[in-house]
Amino acid sequence: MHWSPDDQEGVVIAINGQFPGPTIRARAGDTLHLHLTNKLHTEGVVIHWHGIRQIGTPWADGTASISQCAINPGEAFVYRFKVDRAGTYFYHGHYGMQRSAGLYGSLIVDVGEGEKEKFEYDGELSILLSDWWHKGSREQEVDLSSKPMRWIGEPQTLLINGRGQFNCSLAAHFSNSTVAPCKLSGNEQYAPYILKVHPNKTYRLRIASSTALASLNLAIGNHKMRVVEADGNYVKPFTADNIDVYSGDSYSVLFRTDQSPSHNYWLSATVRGREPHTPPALAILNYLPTSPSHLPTSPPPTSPRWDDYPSSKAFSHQILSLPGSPTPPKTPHRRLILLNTQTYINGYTKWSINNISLTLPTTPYLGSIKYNITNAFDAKSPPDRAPPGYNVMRPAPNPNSTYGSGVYVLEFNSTVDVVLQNANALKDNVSEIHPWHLHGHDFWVVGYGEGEFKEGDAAGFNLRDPPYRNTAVIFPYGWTAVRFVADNPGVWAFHCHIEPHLHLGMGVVFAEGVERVRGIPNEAIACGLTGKMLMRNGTR
Ligand SMILES: [Cu+2]
Repeated sequence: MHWSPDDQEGVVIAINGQFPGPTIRARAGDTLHLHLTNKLHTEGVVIHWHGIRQIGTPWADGTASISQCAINPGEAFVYRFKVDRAGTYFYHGHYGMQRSAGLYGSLIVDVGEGEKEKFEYDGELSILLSDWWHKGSREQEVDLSSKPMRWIGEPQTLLINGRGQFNCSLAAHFSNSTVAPCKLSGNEQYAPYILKVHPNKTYRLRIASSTALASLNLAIGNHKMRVVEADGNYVKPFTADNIDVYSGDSYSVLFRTDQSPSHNYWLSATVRGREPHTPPALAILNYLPTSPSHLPTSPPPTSPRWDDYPSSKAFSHQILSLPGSPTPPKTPHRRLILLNTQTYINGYTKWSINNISLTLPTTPYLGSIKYNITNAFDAKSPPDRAPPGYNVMRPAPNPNSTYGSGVYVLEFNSTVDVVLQNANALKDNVSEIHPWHLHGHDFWVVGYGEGEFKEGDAAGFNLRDPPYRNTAVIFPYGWTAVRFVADNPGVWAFHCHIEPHLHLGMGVVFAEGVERVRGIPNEAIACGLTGKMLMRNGTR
């Protein structure tokens, strides 16, 4: 659809005429039936339900080439799965660059009938953060796949619930910049999102980030936040003036509307970890009965500098699980050390894990593994670790890598550690943030460290109260260790949630207990070699 996420009209992938897509709301224990019809005329589509573990329904995970075939133009697919746990989730495209094209929406799961949350609040608000480029996702894809690569650059606009401003600023009168003040009626598609609150109440603000690139820092002017949920799990509550939100993260925070009710306040999101060329996103916290058109009288809240990594690390380290939460098994059966590097393949820029850049096969792994179809993907598994002696602090002496589609086969019910090792990118003195997201499971974030991970570092892992999450960030030149139990039969992506990084190969594939998977719908695997198998069997 034509849409104006900011003050320039562009094209978005919409759902049922809406951008962002409709908010899906359910109760824990519900089974959702989501009928998706692909009305894009020239491309396939899938939707991933981010944070939902898909226990027993791995074909509903919505990952093209992994859990299912992309749904062809004109065709339909039914996602049917149980939302087993209350929490703040979202959904988004997981094919090509469709997330950057705007294919996303919120998915909120309330506690089951008769159950209570472990914190109290009077009202609820919800925001989905995203980033927006004026160049279309198709052209972005061609740019990334060119030799030399043309990087997509920083987004033009940050969006809060699909709304942002590019050529004008709501807070122009507070800055020295030449950007014009916005003249808005409030009915524009790009008018700021208004969060309506009553004075002297406690609100739960649900926050999720579906950005294609940007790491964000979020603050509410004059209000402190109390973090209570991360990725659908309770955390030990702590108070913060601002919080970091990486792509793939979700949080709930509580705040008290204890400020003067005759004013409105800003909610702002600013870029973290990359030198920002994008102005902050602004939404309005509107104290009723004040008119929402009264702009806040104070400047937008200040955020830490984009490169203030100590404050980002301090925030991440503060996130611990609420007492009584699941704790990790004491020892892993296997430890993978995944070296994240930016590399070249025949002059094309790629991202690689243990020197392999992930290329997805035409036949979804779930079908080819379940039905023992050979030649659907690389038979050889990728290495459990990179060769020793790699200097993570310097550009690689030989930056070339290779393509690969092999999978890590995890023993069913085994405990797996994954150490995500960051490194210097191709350029001198560059190492970036990467938020890694695991499908089909939550993991415990058991440790963070600087420089190269050493086996001895495992002795310092936090096994007492590590946060249980589905997304964990690696900081520049550092490592992050996660632990999970491979107890969900299926084939699962584990990847950097920065969309262009994933597109350039920054991910791996885990398979576990696939022989136990029952009931894969034919429509999920009616392509590639499994499509041929179905035709031979006469089931189509
Ligand atoms: Cu990345």
